[in-house]
Amino acid sequence: MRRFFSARLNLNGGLSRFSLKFRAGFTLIEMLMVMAVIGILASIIMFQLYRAKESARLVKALGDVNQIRKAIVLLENDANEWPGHYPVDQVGTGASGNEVWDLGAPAAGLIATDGNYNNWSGPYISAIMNDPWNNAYFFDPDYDIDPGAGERWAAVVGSFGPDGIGQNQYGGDDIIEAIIAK
Ligand SMILES: [Ca+2]
Ligand SMILES: [Ca+2]
Repeated sequence: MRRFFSARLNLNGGLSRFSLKFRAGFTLIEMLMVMAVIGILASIIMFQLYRAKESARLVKALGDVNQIRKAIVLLENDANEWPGHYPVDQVGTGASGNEVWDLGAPAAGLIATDGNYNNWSGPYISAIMNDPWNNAYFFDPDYDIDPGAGERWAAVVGSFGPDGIGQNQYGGDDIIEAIIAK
């Protein structure tokens, strides 16, 4: 009788030790799973946040490019010239050297004049900030708007886009608005 009782005690002790070990192991797995889920959720949220910020930047750049194009049309109406004293409605090809990389400069004629624009009555835009990727907006009278399918040249206002490249590179991520296209 005593032996039987003591055997039961051992059995119970063994079971409870086993269940304690099991509970501890399971809790660790649970914690790891929770941490993994939190990690996945955090990376999804970060990615969505990045995408939201990037699309806000794109919208801002599109708006800026549109405003600058309107300012160029106003300059054209008064002075019959485009920025850099470029003849209106002429579209060139390639890296002509007629590109204006600093649209805030007096020679661009949008904010100030260099004194050589006829009938200048600007400023035609209050300020020209850098694009959301901190590069200057540009005017390019010979910009390839279809670099993937050969060439199609246009006079454009633009931003180099998220990649930040570059002068006469005509990249697919560029944000541009054509004034006229060939
Ligand atoms: Ca060009
Ligand atoms: Ca680019």
